Amino acid sequence: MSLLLAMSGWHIEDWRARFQALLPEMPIVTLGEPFDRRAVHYVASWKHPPGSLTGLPNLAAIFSLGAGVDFLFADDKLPEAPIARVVDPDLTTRMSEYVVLHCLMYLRQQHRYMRQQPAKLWEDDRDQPAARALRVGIMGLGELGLDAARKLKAIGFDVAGWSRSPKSVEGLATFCGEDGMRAFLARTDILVSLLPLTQETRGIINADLLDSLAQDGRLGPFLINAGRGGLQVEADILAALDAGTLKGATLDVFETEPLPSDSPLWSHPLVTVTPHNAAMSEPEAIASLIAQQIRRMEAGEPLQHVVDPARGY
Ligand code: NDP
Ligand code: OXD
Repeated sequence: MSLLLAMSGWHIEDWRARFQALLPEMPIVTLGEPFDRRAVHYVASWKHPPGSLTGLPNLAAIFSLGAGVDFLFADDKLPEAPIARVVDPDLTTRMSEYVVLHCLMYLRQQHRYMRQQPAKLWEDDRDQPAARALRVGIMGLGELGLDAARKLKAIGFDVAGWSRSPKSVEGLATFCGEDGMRAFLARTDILVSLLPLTQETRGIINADLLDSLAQDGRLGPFLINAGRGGLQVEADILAALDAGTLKGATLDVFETEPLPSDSPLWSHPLVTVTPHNAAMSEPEAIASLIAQQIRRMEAGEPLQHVVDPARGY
């Protein structure tokens, strides 16, 4: 029985060493070497080459090495096996740090002072709203969205959330589905996207959505997307910024990653770019979570954090 590591862009030998230390009894194999396909019971993947997981007749589970699983469903030859993803308190905390940081940057108009400093400009804004005056709307009230919502609320922001199914969360205005979307956007000064990329959510951050954001707030509207690049239509974001209907965008994820050097997003004065690192977990923590999952399965216990292929997340 073996664990197959299938990843691109990461140091696979480091991962092999991590898993080998945690699962000393289990052979750890990689796509780049000959291995017995019938012996593979588990796969740990991050952006494996599509089609490379076929012909594994004894596969019991596929583990995403991240929280997102969209790259798995993008493989139309993905074998049928339960898929589990990373849910890690450390990753969740890091994402909330990112969201809180960038909401505060907008609340305290820090981008403006950063533009002023090279010109030695001593100008303050006479309108310094309190956090309670800014309405934050979080799209995606899952592991990440809920934690960020609670932390923003603790700072004082007026927070609402939008999800697929109805939710009731103390202290939070909640909206759901297409029916709830317009009302949610109409009360949003800072839109935070923490949605998974699915067939339903692809391209959701488009001109229509951006046009529906509040235009009556003390500041904004602003966009923060740390979900997936496929959620956003970058041309529409740029058009809204240039038209003045969107006042700033902080993007951690992009239609194409790494962000191509000729993308106008790099140099737009109202755009903040981060290199898809809003929430990076310690690799040791991820390997340890997956090793625990494998031990659970070997002990006949159910897999945790299983995704639903029909929903795509
Ligand atoms: P969860 O699965 O826990 O939560 C997803 C949320 O999105 C749920 O609230 C779900 O609604 C909602 N949702 C899904 N589809 C729709 C839809 N069509 N309409 C409305 N709401 C919808 O995911 P996580 O919170 O753990 O992670 C979210 C995403 O964050 C990941 O999929 C990944 O893409 C991204 N991510 C980015 C990182 C980065 O560094 N930039 C790091 C880690 C993750 P419901 O509650 O009703 O099911
Ligand atoms: C993830 C990510 O999905 O880092 O974990 O994007």
